[in-house]
Amino acid sequence: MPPVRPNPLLTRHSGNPILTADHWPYLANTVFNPGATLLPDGTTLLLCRVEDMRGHSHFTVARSKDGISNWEIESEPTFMADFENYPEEIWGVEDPRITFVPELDQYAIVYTSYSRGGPGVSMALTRDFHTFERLGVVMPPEDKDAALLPRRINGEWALIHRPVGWLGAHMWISYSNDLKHWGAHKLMLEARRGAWWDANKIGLCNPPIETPRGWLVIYHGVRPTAAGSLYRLGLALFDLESPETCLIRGDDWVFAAHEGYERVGDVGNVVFPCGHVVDPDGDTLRVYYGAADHCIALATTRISALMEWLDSHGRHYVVREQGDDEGGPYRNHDKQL
Ligand code: BMA
Repeated sequence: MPPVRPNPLLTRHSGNPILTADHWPYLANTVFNPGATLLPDGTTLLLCRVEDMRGHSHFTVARSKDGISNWEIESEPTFMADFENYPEEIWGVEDPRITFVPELDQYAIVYTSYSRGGPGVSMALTRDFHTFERLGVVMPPEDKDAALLPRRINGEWALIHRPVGWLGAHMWISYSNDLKHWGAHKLMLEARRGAWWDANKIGLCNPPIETPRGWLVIYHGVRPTAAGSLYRLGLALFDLESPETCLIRGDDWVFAAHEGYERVGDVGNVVFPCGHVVDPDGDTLRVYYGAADHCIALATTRISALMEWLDSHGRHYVVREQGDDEGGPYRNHDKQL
C-alpha cells in the first residue's frame, strides 16, 4: 500500500481560480498576488495586482460579500505607479500587503516598488481605498515581501521585509517611531541551505497573524530547479513582544503548487499569498494567493489547525551550532548573517 498523504492543511476552494484576467473590466495580462482585508461591514476587499500588457503592474480593488463570488471589480485601476512623484515606481507596483492599524485608524499598504535599482519596499496609508497617502520608499533595493505589524512593539512600529544579500535572502524585521525612518534591523528567519525546500531564499507571505501564543507567519521558500523555481509555503511562530525571536519553525512545507492553475501560468509552480482574512469566529482563515503568476485562488484553513501542526511538526528554533547542517538545531543568538 502506498503511504497515504495527509489531508492538506489548507483546503482549496472548489471554484478556484476565483479571479482571472477574464473577469477584468479592462484589458489585463494577469491578476494575481492580492492583498486582502475584511471591511467593517463584512465585505472582503482584495487589492489585486494587475499586470498590464506592458508587463508593468498596478493595483485594483475587488469587493465581495462572501469573499468567494460576485466580485465587484473597480472599472479603472485603483492605485497606479506614480513615476512623476515617486521615480522608484518606474516599472510598476507589485505584491501589496494590507494591515489595518487601529492606532491610526487607517490601512497600511506595503508594496514592492519596481525601480531602476531593482525592487524596493514602499508604503501608503488609506482609510477608504480611494485616496492614499504615499510615504515613499521605506526599504531601498533589493528588498521586498514586506508587511507592517498592526501595533507598536515596545513603543515602535515593526516592519518585516526581505533584503537580498550575498549569502542569501532572509526575513528581517526593522523598527521605527514614525513609519518613515527605520532602524534596529534584526534578522528574523533564515533561509536554510542545500536541498531544503526553503533554501537560500525565503520571504513573508500574507501579514503575520497575532495569536495568544505568538505571531503566526506563513512564509514562502523558493527552490531553484533546472525547470524553474518552486514556490512553496511553510509556517513559523514568533514571540509577541520580540517578533525577531522565532519560537517554532516547521520543517516541511504545508502548501505547494499542485492543481493545473498553480502548475501552469506565466510563471508555473508558484503559490504566492499576500493577504488573508480571519472570519468573525476568530479561527477560520481565508488565504488569498496568486497562482502561477496569472490568477487568484482561495484556500481555507483554521488558525488552530496551523498551531496544532506547528506543535506536532515544528521545532524550537534554537542556535545553529558550529558546523551544523542547515536543518539542524538553531539558537536565537549566534545566527550567522
Ligand atoms: C517573486 C515576486 C512575486 C512572484 C514570484 C514568482 O519574486 O516577484 O510577485 O509571484 O516571484 O514569479
